[in-house]
Amino acid sequence: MPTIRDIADQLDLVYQLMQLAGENRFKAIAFDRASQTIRGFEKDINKYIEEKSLTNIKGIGKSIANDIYAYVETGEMPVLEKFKEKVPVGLIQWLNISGLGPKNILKIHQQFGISTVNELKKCIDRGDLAELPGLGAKSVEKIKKSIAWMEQFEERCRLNEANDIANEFVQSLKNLPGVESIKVAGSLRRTKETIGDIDILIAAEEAHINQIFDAFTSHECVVEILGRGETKSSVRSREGRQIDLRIVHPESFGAALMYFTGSKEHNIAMRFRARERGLALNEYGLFKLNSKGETDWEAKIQSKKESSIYEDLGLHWIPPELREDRGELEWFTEHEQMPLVQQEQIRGVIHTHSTWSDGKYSIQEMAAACIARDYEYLGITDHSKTAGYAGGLSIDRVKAQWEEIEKLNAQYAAEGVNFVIFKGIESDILGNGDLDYPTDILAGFDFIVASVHQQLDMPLDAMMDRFKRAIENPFTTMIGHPTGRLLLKREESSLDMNVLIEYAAQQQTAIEINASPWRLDLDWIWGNKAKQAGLFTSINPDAHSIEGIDDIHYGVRIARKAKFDQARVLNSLSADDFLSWAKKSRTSKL
Ligand code: DGT
Ligand code: CA
Ligand code: CA
Ligand code: ZN
Repeated sequence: MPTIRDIADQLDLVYQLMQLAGENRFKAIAFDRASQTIRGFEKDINKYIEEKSLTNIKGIGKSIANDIYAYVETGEMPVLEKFKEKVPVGLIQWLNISGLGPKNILKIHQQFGISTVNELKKCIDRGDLAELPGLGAKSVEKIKKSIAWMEQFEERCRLNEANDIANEFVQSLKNLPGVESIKVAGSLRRTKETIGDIDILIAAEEAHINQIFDAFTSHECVVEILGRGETKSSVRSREGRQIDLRIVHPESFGAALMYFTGSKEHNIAMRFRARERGLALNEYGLFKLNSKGETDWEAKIQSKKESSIYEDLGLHWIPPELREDRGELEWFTEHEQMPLVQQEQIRGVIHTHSTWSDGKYSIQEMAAACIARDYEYLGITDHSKTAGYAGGLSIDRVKAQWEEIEKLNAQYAAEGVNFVIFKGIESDILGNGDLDYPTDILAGFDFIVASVHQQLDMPLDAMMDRFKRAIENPFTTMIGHPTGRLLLKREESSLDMNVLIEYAAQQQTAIEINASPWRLDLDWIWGNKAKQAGLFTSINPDAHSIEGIDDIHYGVRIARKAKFDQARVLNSLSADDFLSWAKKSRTSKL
């Protein structure tokens, strides 16, 4: 019996192959929608399959339901087999190469009969690719760089991917006999934006270790056992990720958890602090030193509870996301807590796309999804007119969209629904730093997210001038995804973030934390600077679908890592206060 994940993966494959095959966009999107729906489905999907009632689930139509039934019965999905004949599966990896879209991928495949990245590299080196009409030397250079970039980072994955894999393992291990505690450690516990290997830690008595490792290495997601020892085993998952599982004695769980959470820099600072107090800190606990200045293994002070180790070193417990040796030891020496924004404090969903531009759902559908999630407002920000490739809105379309939003708002008011949609736009920041509409149109929006989407590789000085001009524009409420990076896929633009943060704070322009796991931009590393400058942010999902809305959770985690408290997060305000802030930001610059 295939798992939910298997089914979702198959549908996803269809979506990707359809893109490559140039299949009708809406047909392809239907598969993407179905895949995401199934992946996030909260009830028992098998029941729907047995009863052949999948079509009762919103987002799954009749033909996709039949594809799924066929897959469950035969192990093959007919539509997938059909598309596999049209386009080789190997080409899917090419979709990760920035500068290479589905159309060109297919063209290259047909022209040269190649379907692997290696063959593509050879094709570039031979100079053949540059000969292809419509490509040319400059874009080939970009593709080449992008491949190198992709290969360099194959060893890491994005936060959401690691998160899903770790959860799956934790779920299946936590109820095994003898498991007293289980925790994810390492960079994932610290909420780094990309993850190398996934570290899991279990507290168990020795007698249970073998059985736990047996279950771990034979987990259905494991494709390769990389090593198995007395206290640590490593496996590779089918996604290609390495997972390290360590089992320690319950007595030293706290010390081990601290050690394997890291960061290395935080650990070093903590060990130094222990030394200063005549103590030794290691993965087994906090110990006294003997007369020779060595660890006295007989004189253990603490090892069981992580928080107690911090306390025994004159600190309050430090949340894992702050453990990067960026001032956290100093802070938690003096303070019991650092106020950090929480998911429950987020009241509105800002920066979202609808079918008016490149989103997959209508404004009404997006709003319904926000209401279902207890949010109080939705800021629709479709693309602006220059972004023709993403269905950017002409002035007439903007006006028509405003009408639709007003109608929906009137409807909510009439029905007594406490919800409001804001008229926003994700305005392109043009090459010279201008926004994308004349003033009278800009003035008609409730708020504006200003983002760079083209000419991302301008030299530093020109890029800084461009951003500064956008920041000081009265109509810019906030800057979107400042560096333009796509994690593990596309580099950041050259920017001096320290200067930009300072300037934005001074101009009362916010900088978003784009919560998409592909971006997580503003980067948390600028947290200290942002706090010192008093920068405001908004934790924005940049959602192109209903499922995308939930990326806000990743954004909140990054915002915490970046030391934002509720007071500096705009979408933790009420709807009225959010609007007032936007207005105030505007009038202060006019
Ligand atoms: P990753 O896997 O590259 O995303 O990053 P981490 O932080 O998960 O690193 P990893 O998996 O190599 O090690 C997990 C933790 O173990 C790390 O955060 C801190 C600790 N650790 C590893 N090696 C050392 C070391 O040489 N010294 C110290 N003090 N701690 C270490
Ligand atoms: Ca790790
Ligand atoms: Ca590791
Ligand atoms: Zn954007």
